[in-house]
Amino acid sequence: MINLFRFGKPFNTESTVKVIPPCAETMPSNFGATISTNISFLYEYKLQKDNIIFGLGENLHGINKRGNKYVSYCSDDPNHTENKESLYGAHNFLIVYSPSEPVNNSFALFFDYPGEILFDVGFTEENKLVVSTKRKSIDLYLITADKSDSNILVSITTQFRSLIGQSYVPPLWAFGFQQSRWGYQNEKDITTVYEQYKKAGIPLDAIYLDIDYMKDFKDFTVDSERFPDLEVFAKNMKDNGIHLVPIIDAGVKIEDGYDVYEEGVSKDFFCVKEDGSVFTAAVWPGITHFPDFLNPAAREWFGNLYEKLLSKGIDGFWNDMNEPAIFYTPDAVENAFKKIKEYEGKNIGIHDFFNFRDTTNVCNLRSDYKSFYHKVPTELAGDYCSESNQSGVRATVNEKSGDSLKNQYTMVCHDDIHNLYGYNMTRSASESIEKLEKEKRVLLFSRASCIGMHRYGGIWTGDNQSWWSHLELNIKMLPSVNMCGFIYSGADTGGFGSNCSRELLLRWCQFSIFAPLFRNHAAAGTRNQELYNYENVDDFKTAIMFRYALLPYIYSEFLKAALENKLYFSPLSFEYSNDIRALEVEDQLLVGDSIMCAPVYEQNARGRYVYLPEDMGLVRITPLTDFSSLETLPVLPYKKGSYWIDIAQNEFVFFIRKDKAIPFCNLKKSNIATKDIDIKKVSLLGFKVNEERLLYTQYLDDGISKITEKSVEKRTLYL
Ligand code: MIG
Repeated sequence: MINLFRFGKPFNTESTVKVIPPCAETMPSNFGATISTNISFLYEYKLQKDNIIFGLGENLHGINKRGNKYVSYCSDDPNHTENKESLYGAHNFLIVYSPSEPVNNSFALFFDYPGEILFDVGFTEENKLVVSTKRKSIDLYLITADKSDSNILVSITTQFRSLIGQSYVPPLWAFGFQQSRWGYQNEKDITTVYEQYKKAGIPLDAIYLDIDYMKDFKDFTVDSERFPDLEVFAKNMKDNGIHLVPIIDAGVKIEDGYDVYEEGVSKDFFCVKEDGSVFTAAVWPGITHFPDFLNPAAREWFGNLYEKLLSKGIDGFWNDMNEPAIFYTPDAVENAFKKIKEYEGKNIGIHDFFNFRDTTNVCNLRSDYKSFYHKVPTELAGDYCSESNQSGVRATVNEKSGDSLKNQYTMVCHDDIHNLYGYNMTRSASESIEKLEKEKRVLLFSRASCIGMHRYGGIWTGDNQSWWSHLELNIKMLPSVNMCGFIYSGADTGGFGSNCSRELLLRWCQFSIFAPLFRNHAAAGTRNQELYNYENVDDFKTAIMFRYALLPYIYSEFLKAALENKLYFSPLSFEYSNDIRALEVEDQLLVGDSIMCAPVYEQNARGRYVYLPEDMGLVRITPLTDFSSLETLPVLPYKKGSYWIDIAQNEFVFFIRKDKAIPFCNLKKSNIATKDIDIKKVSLLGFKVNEERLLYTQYLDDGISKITEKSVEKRTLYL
């Protein structure tokens, strides 16, 4: 059951796809109290001792979010240390689960709101959940299970996901292994990556083009010295099974003669300041303007620019810097100079010293986010036309665009709808690509996101580090982002910042085998992180080969999750909710319906403890595994309980659930890509306990055509 409680006149974020009429009554008090004043909104709930809080998507800490504060405000902050409260996404969905009273006292909340939200999940007061926003207008959805539901957590999440609409499905090749690095300069660098992987016999499907492929970091340009003919190069690479995936940044370089800039200015498609002048901020290209992705016309314009690369045979993109990230604004720099001059010649005391030092901090300033505006269709803007932006900005719009537009658009301050920016950049790309590519699906994912964007693209979880704690974080974050609709997701495998040790990279690959987005990516200046740069490359090859062997299962379970609003990665609690121990396990995940993974994420560990909430069959993959006859792999029966499992550095294990099966492909040779895998020709591996025959329903399609009601085949396989 979904109920909507509406406060004030909210901004329509377009995050949901179902229209639910707002309730006339107030929220029943057993689900918490709402306090809406003239200026702000507050929600409070008294937590019971055993309540578990799930959800909140891309955030730090555990699967159970209890005990911390989180702030939804898409942030470009590459240092994901434990004290941070915001990452790149704004995923305002949480579940309050009551193990003692699951039916009556479990519920979920979706705070449909475009700006900053504070979630205090038992941090300030251990037993209090407090959610607050600075503006009073908000849509609050309450989702409860029906008494007849056998699985409360699954029912609640599935209902929520049907409210927000079907998750994005990329092409099959995007489930292959992908290699990226910030710093690949030219054709030669990319070719080397391809050749080295080939030499190592490691399958690969994509190589990424980071910002250096562009001419002076200008979106939709290609540096012709580095890539003399991208079209030909992309074609040659694709013949080798490799897709090139270029990055697109949010900021558009200010440069006379640059068509994207000139057109954007002439059509009024960039964000403006209060006085009506175009807002200017510096990012990689130097000073730039930000496309106004909240304006539907600007969105269509920017999205159509992807054609410039699609027409060269490009079929995948990653959207970056779309929080939007701001290195500095000329205004902020001017202020900094003013302030710093105040200190000149003075004896800086201890307090002043800290202020003095902070004057040069001009990155991602809140005051900058407050200083620019979007042109939003009035019917979506709710009561978001603040007094301060009425005069100057409004006047400018009307003057330039004619009076007929007067009531159609409202200028809205960026800070108030900050979390919708990256979402609408990716929506812009997706909506145009949908029209431009009539036949096929294109890979698309984003750094910043908000619920709603999950319909248009996937996410990667941004600039993590080559730290063991970030591998652990990756394991815990993925089920949470799944709950919020982001099924095509993954972290930079091996870590983006810092140097990655061989052991960390190997263990990370052994986990990412199961992640829909499996991309090794690293920052400029760090140790070369391509797998072939490490000793005993065959250990890596084992992991990647297994990924390809398991593709039929990964893809099928992904399709089920996307089409049926399920989780691809679930915490054990979603399946074994009556098992008190299972409720606390956060380092083992269910992968689809048949597999439980139990990755090693600790340095120097040669095994780990595993908790089995029911009888399961252990499968072990080692460098000796024969990928051409995987049906001969032993599936070792284990009874429900706790075990220490030895797992050497070059091995990994996973479990097949009781009476379940998994489809896989045998691999005849190495040096492959997804194009060499026939997901129709599969064998099954299973763990039989009570059943005579196991069955698996495989979802499959041609891997590239658009998803329609009929395009996905569902066939039953028996073992
Ligand atoms: O300021 O394009 O998160 O993946 O390699 C850094 C360079 C900009 C941030 C992205 C990262 C990418 C990098 N970008």
